[in-house]
Amino acid sequence: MQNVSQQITALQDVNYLVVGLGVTGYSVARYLLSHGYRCRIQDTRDIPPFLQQLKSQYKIEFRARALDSELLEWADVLVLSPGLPIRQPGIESALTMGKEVIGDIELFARLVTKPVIAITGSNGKSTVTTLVGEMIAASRRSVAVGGNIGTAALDLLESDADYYVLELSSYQLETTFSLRPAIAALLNLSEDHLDRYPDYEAYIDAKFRVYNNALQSVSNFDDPLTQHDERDLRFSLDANADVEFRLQQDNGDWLAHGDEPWVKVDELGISGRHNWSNCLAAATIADAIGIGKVAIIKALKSYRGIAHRSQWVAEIVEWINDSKATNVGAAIASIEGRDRPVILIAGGQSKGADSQNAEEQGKDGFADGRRCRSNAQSMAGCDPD
Ligand code: UMA
Ligand code: ADP
Repeated sequence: MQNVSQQITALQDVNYLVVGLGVTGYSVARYLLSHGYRCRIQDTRDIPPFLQQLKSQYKIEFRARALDSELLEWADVLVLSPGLPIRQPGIESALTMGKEVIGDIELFARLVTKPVIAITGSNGKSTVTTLVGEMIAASRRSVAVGGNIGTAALDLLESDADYYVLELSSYQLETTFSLRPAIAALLNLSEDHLDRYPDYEAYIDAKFRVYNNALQSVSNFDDPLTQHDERDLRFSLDANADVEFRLQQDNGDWLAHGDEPWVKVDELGISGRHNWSNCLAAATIADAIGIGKVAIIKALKSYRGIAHRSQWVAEIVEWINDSKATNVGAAIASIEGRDRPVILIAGGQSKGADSQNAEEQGKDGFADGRRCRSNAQSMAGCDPD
């Protein structure tokens, strides 16, 4: 087994070609250049997104052209950006020439010395990744969160964290070989990125790479396709499932650890059954690395989700309880006192009052389109539909 300085020496003794200069390529190039590695950068675009930033920091060798034989002959290792398919002529030629083709996660894997939690799936990755990060932080351990979620993995090494939590895409997993995750989780599978894979099976195969060399796997009991082997830790929305974390009904829905209810779903800061599943997944992962119950529950209650994911935007309906409006006049006043459309839920006794006449008055009064519902058809302004 090589120590870190031997690994770095081995890494330095090669020509790196950084293929693509997006978020990933920029991070890889900065890492290689700042650590004295030989590298060139290639992108098909004349001015890729991070060219100016990189030029302002380093003297670089940049080639704005397709991967050609000159570049391929120079390179020993190609570090391919995830947005670029591995199945393309330039990369296939490189592999035929015996060049190594890896991604930034592979470089990260060769350098990281702390436990890595690798999370993939078709949906919910970012939610679970950030929530696991919050659970670890709540236990007063330091944590760095990144990967497909936005902060490139190598940038995370700038902070010396106790744990690294990575959201990994199928693209990133394709070019990752030596990651040994402390926990690898595959949350769910449904068709995605079929413009890049020959078929759904090929996409699933790429996702399953997350489990390679994992010390512990976490899969979704409710999605049999995610299951790795009988040693998986599992989570489920099925109250009868024999799994680590599941939903439990006891005067409402609870997230439970085995038979022990931990958090009522009403106390969560995110909503929807899919998010309950995400919470159960995060709790399974955090529990597996020894994060305590108190920290897990604290994070579950305080986590508010991330923008654009079932994000709470606004409460459109204002609920007014005016059940003390027990006569027609009070009901009309109540309705007319509102300055926006009204949906009235009403009922009760008219106590001899002429509600029909009041309804006529009401209709005139509600020409702005306000509507009401009544179970007795007896209150003012009702226009049941
Ligand atoms: N491109 C070219 N020519 C090149 C190189 C790239 O045209 O020579 C184009 C690619 O075709 C692609 C775009 O540039 O359309 C960006 O590709 P990239 O590989 O440079 O992407 P990065 O900016 O490095 O961002 C990538 C992830 N993007 C993709 O995988 C497409 C980001 O995930 C991720 O946050 C980032 O690395 C850091 O890890 C985004 C994403 O959409 C959010 N991911 C997909 C998803 O979640 O569904 C997988
Ligand atoms: P990803 O990082 O995998 O794209 P996000 O957490 O960013 O996942 O959520 C992306 C979208 O997927 C959002 O619309 C969200 O509501 C939906 N989603 C989140 N979790 C799940 C889940 N477990 N199953 C299905 N859809 C989900």
